[in-house]
Amino acid sequence: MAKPGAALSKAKVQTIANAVMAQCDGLDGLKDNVIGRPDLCTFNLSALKCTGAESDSCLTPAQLESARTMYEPTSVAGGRYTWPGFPFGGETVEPARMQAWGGSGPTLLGGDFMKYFVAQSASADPLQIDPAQYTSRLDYLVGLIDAVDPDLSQFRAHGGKLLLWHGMTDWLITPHNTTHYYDKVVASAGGQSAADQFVEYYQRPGWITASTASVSDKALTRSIWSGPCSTGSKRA
Ligand SMILES: [Ca+2]
Repeated sequence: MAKPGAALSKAKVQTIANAVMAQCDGLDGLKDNVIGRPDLCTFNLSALKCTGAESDSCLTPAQLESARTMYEPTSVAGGRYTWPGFPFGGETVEPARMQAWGGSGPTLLGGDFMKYFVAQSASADPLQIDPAQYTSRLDYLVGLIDAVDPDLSQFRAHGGKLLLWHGMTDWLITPHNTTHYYDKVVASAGGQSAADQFVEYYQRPGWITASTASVSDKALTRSIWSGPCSTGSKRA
């Protein structure tokens, strides 16, 4: 976003979304405008590279780089902090999500987090903040905010059961983080069969987050522990 010409217009985001949908919708066995298996979607963004004059239906090299940063893993501060990117699909599910791509500056959680949490300055430009200069502050915030400890042995010993679910078109908090956490929990628990005794993870294609969660969570919770579930696909 800080590079001239690298920001993606809403029309270009729509171009990406259309191409991703065309290639990956059917990978789940049903063409229904829902990408049910984003893990199988290996869309090649380079296919959208402009070969002639720039238009809304293609991406310049700078815009391609911008788009890749949304999907591919990223690390900063010499690899100290990593971010896994977003799955393909859902690029246009909400106008607010498109702002994250098409605006001239970071929106949603990103910009204000960097200003107020990291730099602790209302006048800081979030695009100019170098995470490498704030490692002690970021380490503190990681301990304060992130829930990344996969050792749930005490929770399990107390009879706890954990239900995880994530909408696979959540463009605010990447579903990859939940997937990675679940994989770590499985390993920490001693393997899949051991983990299955107290933790379930459902990936919900075509879903975003928040507002519709409360009702569906209750239905999902009931169905997981008492019978068949039809509101999500179980991972593993
Ligand atoms: Ca589909």
